[in-house]
Amino acid sequence: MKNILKHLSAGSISLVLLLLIIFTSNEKACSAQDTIVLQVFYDNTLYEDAGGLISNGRGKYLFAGKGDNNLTRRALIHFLTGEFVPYCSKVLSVDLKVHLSGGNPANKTIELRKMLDYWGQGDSDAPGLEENGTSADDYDATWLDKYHNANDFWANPGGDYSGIISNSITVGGPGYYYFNSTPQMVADFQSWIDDTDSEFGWILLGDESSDSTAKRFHSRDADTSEFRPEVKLIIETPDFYLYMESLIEGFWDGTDMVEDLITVKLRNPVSPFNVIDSSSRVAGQYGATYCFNAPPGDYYISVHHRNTIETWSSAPINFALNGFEYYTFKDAVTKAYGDNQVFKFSEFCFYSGDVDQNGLVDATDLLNIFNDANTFTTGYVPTDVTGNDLVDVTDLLIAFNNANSFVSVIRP
Ligand SMILES: [Ca+2]
Ligand SMILES: [Ca+2]
Ligand SMILES: [Ca+2]
Ligand SMILES: [Ca+2]
Repeated sequence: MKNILKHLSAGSISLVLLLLIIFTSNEKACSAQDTIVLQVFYDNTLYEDAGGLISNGRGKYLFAGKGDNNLTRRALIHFLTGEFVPYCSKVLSVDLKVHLSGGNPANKTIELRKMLDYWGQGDSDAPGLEENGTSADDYDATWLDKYHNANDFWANPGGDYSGIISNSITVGGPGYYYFNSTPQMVADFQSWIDDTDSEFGWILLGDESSDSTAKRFHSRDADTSEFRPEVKLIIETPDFYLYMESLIEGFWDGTDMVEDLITVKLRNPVSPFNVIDSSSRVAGQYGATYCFNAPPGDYYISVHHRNTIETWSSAPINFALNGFEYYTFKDAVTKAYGDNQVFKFSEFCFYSGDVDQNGLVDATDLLNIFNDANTFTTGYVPTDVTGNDLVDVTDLLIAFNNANSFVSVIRP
């Protein structure tokens, strides 16, 4: 968020207040379905221009197609999804509404595609109907710049966007037009929720095959609020969240922990401790947020990783509906069931070395590591106990020590 706001003009920040967010929740025992309406957060038009000097950051309009001068215009829109949609949400559908102000009234196809890189909106504001833009301001996107005056250029003049068409519609005369949900539009939005750093919005491409085809849409600076581009999202939100911190012995060097995929399983608090749900995230030493769909209540958690001993919470954790629980294994050996952790560099860590994930560190694990070390195996493999993408004697030594101590899973 900070990174994005840094590149917006000061006036844009107040736009947060203009955001229309409708949030309705159905009370259901399991995951809730919500509808969220988001107005465009920022937008701009790329005007074809060999110098990359033209933009229209704060204009009322966006253009897609070719102008009277036979030069192309492309519209960019961005919704800042990560800031306004709950983490871990699953997108079920997304509809985009735009309002056509004018341009050539002939039917033209407008394509929607996902942007592959960031871009900006400065304070430039073209006069009149804005069809030719104006001088770009700092941080404006132009035909050449992602950020104008920042020495930050597109790889491809005219913007870097996906080769996949997320949707395409036919646009004629003035009025509202709808890009109704497609699997690709859902995938685009899901990718923005899952990784907010990758949210660069969409581009609208018009008919670029001949002169005077451009369509003029209203932008977020339209005088009439309802005319601004808007998405309606239907999402499923998790029932509750867990922020968990844990360390992996072999991956922890006292300063950093190599990031890796960690899976947390939610378990019934009574025997046979069935798995009710699970959530996987890439986590380093500061942990990660895991999301679950299950009735609120008490659950043990068991934590799983490609070569550590499965480790359980010392007691069931209470989860409330829509609640956000915090649990750290790092600060006390007793946080793990059966005190099943090892002390390393001032913190408690999960035991490493169970490369075949059978619940104990023994000769079989050692043999697997030994064989991979012997053949100089590299890459993302379970026998890499230190997470440096290389199997060698260091990995073997960690597992050897734990095998020597008969390290194994301890469950309730
Ligand atoms: Ca704009
Ligand atoms: Ca204007
Ligand atoms: Ca094992
Ligand atoms: Ca290694």
